[in-house]
Amino acid sequence: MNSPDPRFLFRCLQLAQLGGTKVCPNPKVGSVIVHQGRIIGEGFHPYSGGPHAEVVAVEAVKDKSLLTQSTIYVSLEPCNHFGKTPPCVDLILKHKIPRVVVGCLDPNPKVAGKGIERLRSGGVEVILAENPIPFQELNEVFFLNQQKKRPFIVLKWAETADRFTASRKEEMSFPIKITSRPANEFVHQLRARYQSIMVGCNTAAIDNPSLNTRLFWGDNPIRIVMDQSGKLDQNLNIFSDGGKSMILSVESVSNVNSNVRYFNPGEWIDWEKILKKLYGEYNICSILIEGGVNLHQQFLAQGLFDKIIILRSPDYIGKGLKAPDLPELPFTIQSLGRDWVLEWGANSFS
Ligand code: AOF
Ligand code: ZN
Repeated sequence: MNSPDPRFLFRCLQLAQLGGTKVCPNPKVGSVIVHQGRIIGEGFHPYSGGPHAEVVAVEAVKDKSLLTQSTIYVSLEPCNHFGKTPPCVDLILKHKIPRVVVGCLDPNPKVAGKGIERLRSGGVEVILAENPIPFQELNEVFFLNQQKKRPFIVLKWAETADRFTASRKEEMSFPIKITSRPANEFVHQLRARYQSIMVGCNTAAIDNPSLNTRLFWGDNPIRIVMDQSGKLDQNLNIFSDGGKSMILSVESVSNVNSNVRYFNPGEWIDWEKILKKLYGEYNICSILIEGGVNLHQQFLAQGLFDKIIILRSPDYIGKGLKAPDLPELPFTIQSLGRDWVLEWGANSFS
């Protein structure tokens, strides 16, 4: 066959994104079926337990007889195992689709190369995208989950030009605004990208944050809040606004409401163990850690992070709480309105 058409591979990436965080603990996957240069069906994996992208794309094709002369593009290697749904490889073989273009291999050991192997031994031509990196980056969370069996961790904070991150309690009784509107919208975009968001007890009590995505399109993350002794005021937004919250506490406060769940992490506070438990028992696949400084320092000290994102304003305030010490790592920097975005770990697959 001619080499794969990059436009269809790109379309798979676009479609896959539509699954958002609903797919967790699964990967985001998009698929396009092409007949004589035209898309005749497309789809994406909509949520965990739902149909795989290939199934949705095949179902979308009106005239199934065209499948025997078509190419199916998929952002991730088609699965070859029975999970919550049957193998996509069987579907491709059943419909006699002669060619498959794959964005990247599936890191799930149950699949990992076996999907492609089975398609090839069934007589299907399988072509791998020349550059798998965009497809791996699309699923940075899923790849990390498979490899480390813990959630993907993003440390995020805002700081001033002189590296202060918040006011001290004794100096001001309300949180200072550091960055401006475009950066704030970017933060809400980040909140939609990750499945959960974590803050410490003081941040929850002092800022009374909602930690939702009101400035951007996308699902609200699950709030994970530290409250060792179960003392947080139940009128705070995290308890009362109808969104989902998970409270890490040694105390179990009963029946706040059905959206709030208490989780006793056992040892206070062994992050490696807690993260494994959050992933293994509660399917928490990614956590955006928004602070405060103390929580960030704990994760930095233990090297438990996969990405660091800093929103830096051009203003000097000269006092307040110092931002966490930065590890000596290469950061990328981009402007956003009048602020800057510093990011470490953006290109972990290259
Ligand atoms: C695909 N297409 O759209 C997705 C795939 O429990 P299940 O049946 O949903 O299977 C989940 C596993 O299947 C997941 O861990 C990953 O290896 C693969 N996901 N594969 O061919 C898809 N979402
Ligand atoms: Zn599948």
